[in-house]
Amino acid sequence: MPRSTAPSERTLVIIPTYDERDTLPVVVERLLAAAPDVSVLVADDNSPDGTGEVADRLAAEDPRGRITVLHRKGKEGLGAAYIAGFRWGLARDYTVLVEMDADGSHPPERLPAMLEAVDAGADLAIGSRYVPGGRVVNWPWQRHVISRGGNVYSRIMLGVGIKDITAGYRAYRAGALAELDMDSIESKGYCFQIDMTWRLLGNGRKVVEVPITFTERTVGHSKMSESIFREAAVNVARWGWQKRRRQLRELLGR
Ligand SMILES: Nc1nc2c(ncn2[C@@H]2O[C@H](COP(=O)(O)OP(=O)(O)OP(=O)(O)O)[C@@H](O)[C@H]2O)c(=O)[nH]1
Ligand SMILES: [Mg+2]
Repeated sequence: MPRSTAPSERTLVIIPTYDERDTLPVVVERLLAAAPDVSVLVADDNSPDGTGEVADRLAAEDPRGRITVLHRKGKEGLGAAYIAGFRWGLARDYTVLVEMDADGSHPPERLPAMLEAVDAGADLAIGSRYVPGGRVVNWPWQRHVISRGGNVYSRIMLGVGIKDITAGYRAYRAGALAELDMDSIESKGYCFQIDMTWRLLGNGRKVVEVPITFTERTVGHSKMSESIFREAAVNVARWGWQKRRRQLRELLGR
């Protein structure tokens, strides 16, 4: 049989870290068990708890040399760490680039299903909590309300049908990332995920959702903040407004 040349044969999983020294080794171990042929890039923002050194040790100990650590100089937010990771991966000709949290919320065991979706034609496969088969474990009711509310808000404002647009577990086809102007992406927190989806859809790219079980972290602490929340609310309203203004102009022939 001829060797398959599926895009996912050269997959890079980018794991941004800030103070995740206890959870990172577990996630990497699960990941390499579930998907042994991927490469891993840990993008650490000089974590005060020494996650960067833990990652270096994991890299040195991997007999297949699959792990690389990108040591960044300080905390610049999730979005900036991912953009640095995307640039790194695109420069090295990876054909699928994956976003995965270091806290164990994103089940590595579902990565093969997400990669299959990309191989079947998706430009972005979202690991989704809100399509049939998806769910969230360990959240207090307030988190459910915020997350569901954020998704409903985005769906109405942007007029898109994606059920989990804020999800942070994603597999991107490299070509869909390569055509983006990365310098213009300033979103930092959750908004980064919405921003990326919005840009891909604007470019006519195909986005699909693959159900996952999201399990809230039990170790370490959250980096969610009010400013991250505000950033998403304001930007989503702005993008929705810009879209409607464009549509109105087209309708009026101007
Ligand atoms: N490099 C880098 N990674 C970050 C930064 N902020 C968050 N992260 C990482 O991004 C991922 C998601 O962050 P979390 O703190 O889990 O955020 P969250 O999922 O919204 O919050 P929880 O629900 O409490 O887990 C984790 O792997 C973090 O370590 C940052 O400024 N720089
Ligand atoms: Mg988390």
